[in-house]
Amino acid sequence: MTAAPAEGRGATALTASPGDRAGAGSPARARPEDPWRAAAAVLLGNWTGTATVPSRTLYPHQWSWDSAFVAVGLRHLSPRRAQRELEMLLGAQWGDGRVPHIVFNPAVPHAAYFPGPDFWRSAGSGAGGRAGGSTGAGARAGAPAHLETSGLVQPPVHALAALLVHRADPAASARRGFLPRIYPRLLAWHRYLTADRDLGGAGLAAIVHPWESGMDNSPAWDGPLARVEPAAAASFRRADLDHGDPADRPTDLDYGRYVRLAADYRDAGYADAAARHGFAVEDPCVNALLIASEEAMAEIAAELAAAGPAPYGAGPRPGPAAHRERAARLTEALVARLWDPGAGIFRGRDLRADRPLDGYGVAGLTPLLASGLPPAVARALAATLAGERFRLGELPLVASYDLTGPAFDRTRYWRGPAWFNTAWLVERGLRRHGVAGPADALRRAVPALAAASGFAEYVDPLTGAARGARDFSWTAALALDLAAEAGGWPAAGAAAR
Ligand code: 9WN
Repeated sequence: MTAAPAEGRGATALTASPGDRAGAGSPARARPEDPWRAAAAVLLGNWTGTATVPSRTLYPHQWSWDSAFVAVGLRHLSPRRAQRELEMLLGAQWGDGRVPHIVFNPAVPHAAYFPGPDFWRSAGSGAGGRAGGSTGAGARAGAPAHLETSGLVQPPVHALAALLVHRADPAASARRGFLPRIYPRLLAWHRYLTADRDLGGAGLAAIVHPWESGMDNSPAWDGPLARVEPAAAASFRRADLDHGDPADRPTDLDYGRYVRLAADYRDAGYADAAARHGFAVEDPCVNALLIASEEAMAEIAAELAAAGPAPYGAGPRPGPAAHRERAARLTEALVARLWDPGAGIFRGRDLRADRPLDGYGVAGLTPLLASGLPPAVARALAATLAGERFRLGELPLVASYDLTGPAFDRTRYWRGPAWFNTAWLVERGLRRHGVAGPADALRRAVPALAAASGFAEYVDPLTGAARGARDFSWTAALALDLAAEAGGWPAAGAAAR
């Protein structure tokens, strides 16, 4: 990516509250216990100098959808740093357009996270400075040689985040040429998803590993994963158990299957068409975010067009209408392929078994983000959220999995706990479809519970008790975002209804 002008001001802007920034009224001066300041401190503490790690302990590198969520929050503190967060990630894009799910920090010991650079081998021997293409496992897919990344992807929140970041300070964005520089990257990223990853041939993007959903051990994957022969336990060492309670984390059996799938993909040179994927699923959240991001691309394209003709060599620039059309086509395919009218939820599709996945997961509620969703579908999703499976209105956030389902587990990772990023997505989706009451309740609950939990990675969906890592970046970032939207941080009681 073309180099951006250097960052100007220091980190002082990182602690200003929304009232300070707007110069509106005179909010009490930020106190150390001020949640706004505490959230800002989490993001400041997790900033490495080039990007934000999700957690200093559990996840010491840059993660793809984490960084998009982080940028959404950072825009309220330092729009410039929010831009850099996204630019850093997109700077690790592969030649085929994929945006890797992890960008490894070369300063962190390889053993700090598994699977690390030695496992993915994206770059080959050149990592650490050599310009040009990879000679490693990612060579054919165009992995960069100057840094190490994973070969998987994560849900495409990036264009949506880029638009929100731009809008936080359009003048600063224009000065740094933020949109013109990242638009071609975002375009290539969406092309990769809709072309190379259209494994089902219906126009939707498929994922080839549970990690690509961002919801690693959702019970939705139990069926397709059961066909995967796990890698031998002795062939790898889990670093996550050094920091996390094993009762909160995926099981060893699931881990063995994750390792097998990732190793097979790597050994096939990360080729999508050629590899016989052991796991191939059309996931509702990945596609809902693709639609929301395609809608954001229409807005970005309109901003670029308004700024004047593209400079020579800027690459193709489909206009806003082309992006809106793509979003509409994707929405149509999403409803046709994944909507289950009898259940009132979207279900992933297992492409290998050619059947819908079982159960009710929070991913199936996120298509509320698509503005072109038929109103009856949006109403049905709102009803599912309020019903016994998710109990929105009674519980503070949204469980990651059906509270009444046989696989529900209130502590284990994505099998029940409530996460702040999915609450943010559902809040946004409900608001988009005019379901204001529940959206307002979530907008109060997210910041209140985030601060009360010490910015936990996730919480018990029934009690709100903190689980997983603390000082987790997207929890702080999205709490900041919703507090800013609400015009101030809600009282602690807002989390307990
Ligand atoms: C694997 C970083 C990531 C999140 C995912 C979450 C978890 C990784 C892991 O952490 O996944 O990518 O090691 O469990 O499931 O959503 O992006 O926060």
